[in-house]
Amino acid sequence: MLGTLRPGSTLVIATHNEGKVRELAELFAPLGIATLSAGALGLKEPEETGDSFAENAKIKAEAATAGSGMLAVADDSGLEVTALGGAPGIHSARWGGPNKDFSLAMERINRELEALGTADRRANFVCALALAQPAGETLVFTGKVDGTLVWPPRGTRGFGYDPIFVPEGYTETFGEMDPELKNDLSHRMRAFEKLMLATYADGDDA
Ligand code: ITT
Repeated sequence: MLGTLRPGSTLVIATHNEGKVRELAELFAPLGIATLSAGALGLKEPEETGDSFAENAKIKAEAATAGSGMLAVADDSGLEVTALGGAPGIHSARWGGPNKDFSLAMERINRELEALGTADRRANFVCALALAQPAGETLVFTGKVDGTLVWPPRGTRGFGYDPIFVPEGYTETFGEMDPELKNDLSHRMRAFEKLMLATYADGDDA
């Protein structure tokens, strides 16, 4: 698989989430890999019928490759709250409701934690990145970042649940921190590193 991705490759980013498009484009660009979003290509969003991050990432990447004939990367991700048994997990987007309102989703998490009367604020983000190829197998890699939840939400950077998540070893939420720092330690970056290790070859080792 080494060499599937190389400088000059173009990839479809199989997501309709602008926050993910931005973060993934920033990870791929320094390696000379150009990205196009599924939204910009007018590709339809498939139904996420899997019961894991990996399965849903695979479904989205394969749908984008089938619709475009190009290499495609999909990201399925979410927030797992320890005291809530891992919820919202693969349902993280759905907790935002039809309007994708994550202030409501964050309030729901806080409400459910308060109802439990627990002081346990541990949580982690998970990201599964799937690379689908027009004539080849789909590869999936996952990454995770541990942290704690704060209330009220802090910061307006990032997206989704970023304003309530403080990664381990830091005091700022992902919503407050410099986007470059988030991209250095995020679940997305950790999955991305594994994907690159398995598939990327620059001119020297191709
Ligand atoms: P696509 O399916 O089109 O990629 P989506 O937003 O529906 O977009 P998911 O099904 O993977 O994507 O849902 C992931 C949700 O988890 C996302 O909407 C965010 O609310 C949350 N999430 C994932 N990564 C995050 C991050 O880095 N920071 C904050 N929230 C994140």
